[in-house]
Amino acid sequence: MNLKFKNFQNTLLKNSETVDNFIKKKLPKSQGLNKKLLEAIKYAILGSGKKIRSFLITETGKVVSGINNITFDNKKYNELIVIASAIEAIHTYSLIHDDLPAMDNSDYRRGKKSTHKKFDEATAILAGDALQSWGFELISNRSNYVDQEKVPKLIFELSKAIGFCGMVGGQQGDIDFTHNDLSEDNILWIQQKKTGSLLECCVTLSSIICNAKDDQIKKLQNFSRNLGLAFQIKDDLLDLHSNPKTLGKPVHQDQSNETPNFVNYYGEQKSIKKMNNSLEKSIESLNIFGNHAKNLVLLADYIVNRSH
Ligand code: GRG
Repeated sequence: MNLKFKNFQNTLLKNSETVDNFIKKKLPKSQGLNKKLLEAIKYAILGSGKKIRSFLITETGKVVSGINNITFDNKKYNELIVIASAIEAIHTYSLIHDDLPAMDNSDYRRGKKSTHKKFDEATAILAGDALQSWGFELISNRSNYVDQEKVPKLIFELSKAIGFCGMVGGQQGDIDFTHNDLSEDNILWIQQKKTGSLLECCVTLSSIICNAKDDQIKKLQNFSRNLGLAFQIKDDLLDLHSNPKTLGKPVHQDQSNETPNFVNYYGEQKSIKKMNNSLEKSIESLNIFGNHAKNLVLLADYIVNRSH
């Protein structure tokens, strides 16, 4: 493992701790009868997960502020941490539900028992539901922002990204079809919705908070789209080659389920080519930001070289 990669892993770890601390502080207190729900939520969201999406949010804010010569102060950072925590809550909800027997039926996630295995199915469903609502509670709370006029736009973009035409719609396609039923465009559509739309939403929300210019938003969205594709192909490759200990979840799920993923569709070698091509395109989109974007380049590099 080279030093640059190791240093970046440490940066990501520090980011995780910051987000976890904020979430710990902000999560509602148990009211007694819902104690188990809060335990399940904490179990699922805290102390694990790479928190890539929150890093993408805070770094995008730094890049946009840097290029536009706007001070990136604590107030701005705190606004982004609110958004980052909301996105991590929603991402965690999607993973809890994805692991349920009705979906991927996975007993492990993030190196430990999945939420329905640690607790029970009903609690896991409710923990996912409550995390989704809490994400919206955080993001829509006007007292979290300096410019409160931005709140409806943030909610609109997030709702669009995770619903019928976004993450949930993509998940339905993923469940209903195998790679034998689909064209390349169909597989790309599923990936773009299931995984890509939440990643793209991260840069969109951060751009709103930091007043990015239209051409900057376009480049950042292009970056996140290509990053999302590289991320998903890497995920599929890890499913093929990794082991449960390193990955923290079961492997070879996609082969046995004939999931409409890239490795099943293209084969391994072509998938690697496509992944590297998306990585290149994603980094190219950052050219206009120069050195301000160095951490986003490191993130892209990490995404295709990660082991879990
Ligand atoms: C159930 C509504 C609903 C949606 C599920 C995200 C998703 C849609 C399913 C997860 C299945 C999956 C493995 C998708 C591939 C991409 C992905 C989201 C991987 C997990 O993200 P990481 O690697 O996870 O960022 P951590 O644990 O690090 O947060």
